[in-house]
Amino acid sequence: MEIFSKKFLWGAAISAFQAEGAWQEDGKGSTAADLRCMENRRQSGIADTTVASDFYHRYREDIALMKACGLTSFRFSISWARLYPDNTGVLNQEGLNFYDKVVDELKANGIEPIVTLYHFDLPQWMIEEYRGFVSRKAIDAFLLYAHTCFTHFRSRVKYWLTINEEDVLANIPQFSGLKDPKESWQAYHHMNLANAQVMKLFHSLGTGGKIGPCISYCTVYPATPDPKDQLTAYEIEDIYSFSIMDVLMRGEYPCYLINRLREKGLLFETEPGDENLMKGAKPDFIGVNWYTTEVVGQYIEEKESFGNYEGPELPRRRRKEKGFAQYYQNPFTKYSNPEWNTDGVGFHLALRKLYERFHLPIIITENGLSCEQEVLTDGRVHDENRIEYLSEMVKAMAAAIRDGVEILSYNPWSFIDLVSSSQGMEKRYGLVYVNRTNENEKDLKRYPKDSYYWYQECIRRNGDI
Ligand code: BGP
Repeated sequence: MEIFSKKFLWGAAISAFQAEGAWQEDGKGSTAADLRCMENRRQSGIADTTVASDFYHRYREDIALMKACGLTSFRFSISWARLYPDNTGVLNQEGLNFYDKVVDELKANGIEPIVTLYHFDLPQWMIEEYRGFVSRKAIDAFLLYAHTCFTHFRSRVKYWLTINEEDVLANIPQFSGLKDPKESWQAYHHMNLANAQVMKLFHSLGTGGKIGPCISYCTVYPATPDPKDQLTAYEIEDIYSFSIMDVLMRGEYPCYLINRLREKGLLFETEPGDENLMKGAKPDFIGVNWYTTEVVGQYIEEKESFGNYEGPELPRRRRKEKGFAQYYQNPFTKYSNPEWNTDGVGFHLALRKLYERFHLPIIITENGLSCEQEVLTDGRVHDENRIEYLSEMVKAMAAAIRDGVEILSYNPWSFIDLVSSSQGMEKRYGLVYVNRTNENEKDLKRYPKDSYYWYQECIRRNGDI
């Protein structure tokens, strides 16, 4: 019997600022992500968003490669600043035209678009006018942009994702435009309201499509059977993964999160009606970015660990001498770099936990392995470790589906090599190699890696690998 249904979508993912380039073309405004990447380029020489992987000019060629691979879905994001480059509320038609062409090309090739509204690239004018999401007025600006997207693409785009990884966004000052953690938490609350309002708006339009948030999830194992390690691991998973999911999926701030924020003097302000608004937004699915697992235990000063968690305040992970918890490498899993393991069992477990908690279908919006020194030789890239990773993940999905978990689509990160937010082109995730380095844009030619051909066969067999 086939485990993956005939309707299962096999896809891949990218985001606008990491892949498109053309950062000032056709009226696009600049974004926090553009400026952050440029600062990174100045400081450490890594690639920025000016050209990135040039998806803006090569989308046809890339979509042809998707088609040849057998993809039936593609997750990408719209750049808010292409549609609304400034605060006048006037739509930049040329910006919209680009996404029209992308969506039409995908549909013509039988590929279902899965579109993220906001993936780390806050328009710079939002920061200048509203301090990002610190002001409630930012919510209206987001609604205007979302309304444009929903109505314009209503018959062509069925699946929408609201905001990619709100918690991560709020943690990175250059993405959020905020340095003060108190402001970041306030912005976080307003993003949650924006998320809820956008989902309500979408449902009120009756397009027949589906919408959900997009969260990151790292499965956590307790370091030992010591009850204190069990509790610490549970708390870390709650704080850094489930608290954000509970807010977005159920509209509730968990008590433990509120208590911790209050203790630290970081609790945000709310207004009457906020809770009802958040509870009233009903996502149709959950979008999950899942990569690795972690081993966590209580903080013991004399015990050697790989690093420490300081606690729930932003930024998310501060590797300090002392902390709230310690984390370790897992000797039972294989590591491709010191912080990245291949753990299919962890993925299976994650899918079970998500489904049991929310009883909603899941879209895997990101999942993949990065390599720091991937080499192109004779037009080929032999990325055996990526094949091993993806094959474990596909088997894990099959096991979860057998357990009753509903998965709609699998979208590994990333289809083409793109600008990693930490290491630019040095950290490659793609199924397709893009011929450029951090320093040199070269010819940007595409070369399908061995993993691309493996995935093609996997899709042809509908996951029966
Ligand atoms: C996720 C983001 C992606 C991508 C990925 C890999 O959190 O949603 O946009 O960046 O992480 O991370 P990095 O680019 O830092 O290697």
